[in-house]
Amino acid sequence: MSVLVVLPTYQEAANIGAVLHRLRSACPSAHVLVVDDASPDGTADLAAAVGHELGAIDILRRPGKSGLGSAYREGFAWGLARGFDAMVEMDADLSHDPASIPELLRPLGGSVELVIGSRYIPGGSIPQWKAHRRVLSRAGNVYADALLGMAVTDLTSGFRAYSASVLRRIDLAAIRADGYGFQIEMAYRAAQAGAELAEVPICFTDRVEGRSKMSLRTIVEALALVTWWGLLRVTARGAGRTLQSPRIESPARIDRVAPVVSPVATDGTFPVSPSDHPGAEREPPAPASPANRSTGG
Ligand SMILES: Nc1nc2c(ncn2[C@@H]2O[C@H](COP(=O)(O)OP(=O)(O)O)[C@@H](O)[C@H]2O)c(=O)[nH]1
Ligand SMILES: [Mg+2]
Repeated sequence: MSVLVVLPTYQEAANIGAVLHRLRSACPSAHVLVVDDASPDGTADLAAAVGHELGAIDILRRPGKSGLGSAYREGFAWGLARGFDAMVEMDADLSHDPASIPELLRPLGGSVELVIGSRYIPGGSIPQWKAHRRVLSRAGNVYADALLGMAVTDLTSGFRAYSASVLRRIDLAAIRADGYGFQIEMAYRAAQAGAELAEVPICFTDRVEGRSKMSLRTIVEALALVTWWGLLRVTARGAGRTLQSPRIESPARIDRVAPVVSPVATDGTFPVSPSDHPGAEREPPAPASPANRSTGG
C-alpha cells in the first residue's frame, strides 16, 4: 500500500523539522506532501531542506493563506493524481504523534475506507486539556454525532487515514468547509459515499511551539454546517427519502493494538520520484526561525 501523508502548514517553522524526522522514523516508506501557504516564517524552505536530507518529501507552495480545508483538498488531489493508495492527514505541530500512523493505517482496506484517530474512545486521551476545553470539544462532537447519526466519537479529529478509493468517490471540489467543519464534512461525505468508518485511539498533545490558526469563525462554521445537515436529514426523512443518511449504523471500533515494529509498507517504492512532481523542491538548508499556542479540536 503506497501511503501519502499530507501535512498542511502555516507558520510551523518551529515544528516542521521535528515532525518530518519523526514521521520518517515512524513510517519509513510513506511519502510526505507539505502544503504550505507562503508561511512568512520560512516553513516551506525548512521543509524543503529536510526533504533534501531525507528524500520522499514534496512541498506544495501556495501563494497565500487559504485555509486548512483547501490545503487538504489540494493535497488529496495531488495524491490521487499520482496514484497513492492511502492518504493520512495530520497537523504539523506535533499534536498528532507520527508513531500512531501505522495504527491508523492498519484497519484501512476492504470496506473500511476512513479511519479516524479518536480522543474519546478507550485508550484515547488529551493529557493537557483543562476541563472546559474537554467539555467544549466533547459537546461539539456529541452534537454533531446526534444530528448526523454517524456513531463516531471524534468527528472533529484531524488525524485520519483515507483510502484513495473513497476520496475518488467524494467531490472534493464541492467541499467548502474549513477547519473543524472540514473534518466533519469529510467524514459525513465519506459515509454518504458508502465508506465504513473505524476509530482508533490517539493521544492528542497540545502544541508546544507556534500558535493555533483555528478561530472562533471555524467553530461557528462547523456548528452551522452540522445544524444545516441535521435539518436536511430530518426533512428528507419527513419526505420519505433516506439519501441524506450516512450508511454507518455501527462503525467498527478498533481498540489499541500492539506497537508496530515494521513499517507500513516495506518495498520503499513510490508511484513517482519527488523530482517528477511540479512543485517538488530540493533546496539547501535554511536557518530555523521560532514561531509561537492551540485550540485543539
Ligand atoms: N496550508 C495551510 N495550513 C494551515 C492553515 N491553517 C492551519 N494550518 C495547519 O493546519 C494544522 C492544524 O492547525 P492548528 O492551528 O494546529 O489547529 P488546532 O490544532 O485546531 O489548533 C497545522 O499544521 C497548521 O499549520 C492554512 O490556512 N493553510
Ligand atoms: Mg494543532
